[in-house]
Amino acid sequence: MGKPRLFGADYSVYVRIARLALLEKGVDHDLVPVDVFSEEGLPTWYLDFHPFGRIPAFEHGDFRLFETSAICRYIDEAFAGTALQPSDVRQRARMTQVIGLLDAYAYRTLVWDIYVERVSNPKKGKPTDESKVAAALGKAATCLETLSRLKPGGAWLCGERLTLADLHAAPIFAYFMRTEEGQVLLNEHPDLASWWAKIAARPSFAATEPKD
Ligand SMILES: N[C@@H](CCC(=O)N[C@@H](CS)C(=O)NCC(=O)O)C(=O)O
Repeated sequence: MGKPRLFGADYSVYVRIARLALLEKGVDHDLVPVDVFSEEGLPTWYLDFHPFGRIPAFEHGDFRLFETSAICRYIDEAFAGTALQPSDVRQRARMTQVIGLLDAYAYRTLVWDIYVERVSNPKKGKPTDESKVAAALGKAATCLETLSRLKPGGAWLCGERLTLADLHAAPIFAYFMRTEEGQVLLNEHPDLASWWAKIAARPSFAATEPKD
């Protein structure tokens, strides 16, 4: 079977999550550029890979997947290397819960409602929607409080070992930490602050830094 292919762009939180999983497992792969925000729109062939036109999509031999959680679990289980999911049933359920929380509550709030409004829009000459940021702050605080409350001892979000939950959270936090609101909220949670320092220092994290 040839190298797996991941379709997407480096700016995408979800593409970065899958790239982190590939790099942490040491899987040789190709990143096929697909820009969901390009002016020309998506190439029509891409809808065969992802009928909803989101990134990433993934292909390994004749096997195709979309949805980042499914892609990451496949990468972890189909390739050799250190396991990125706990073998203990309850720890694995906790990891799945944290990933669900990140998808359902943290991604939109921390990235779109706060980072995009505070940093991306002004860079493009668009004004910040202050009411959107203000409305998001309470949910952002709940996200961090809950991640901190669910976190057992140990360096990582689910304990002593790096898991898919850390890789899911890192690209979301990478954008959130570029905002003052993100810095302030993180400082209220020393356990998350030391987690953030640790994940941000991984070679996989540096290797997947968006170009701009
Ligand atoms: N549920 C999807 C979410 C993927 C997603 O939302 N990707 C974003 C980029 S980070 C995207 O394609 N956005 C384009 C759009 O919203 O039209 C997954 O887990 O892969």
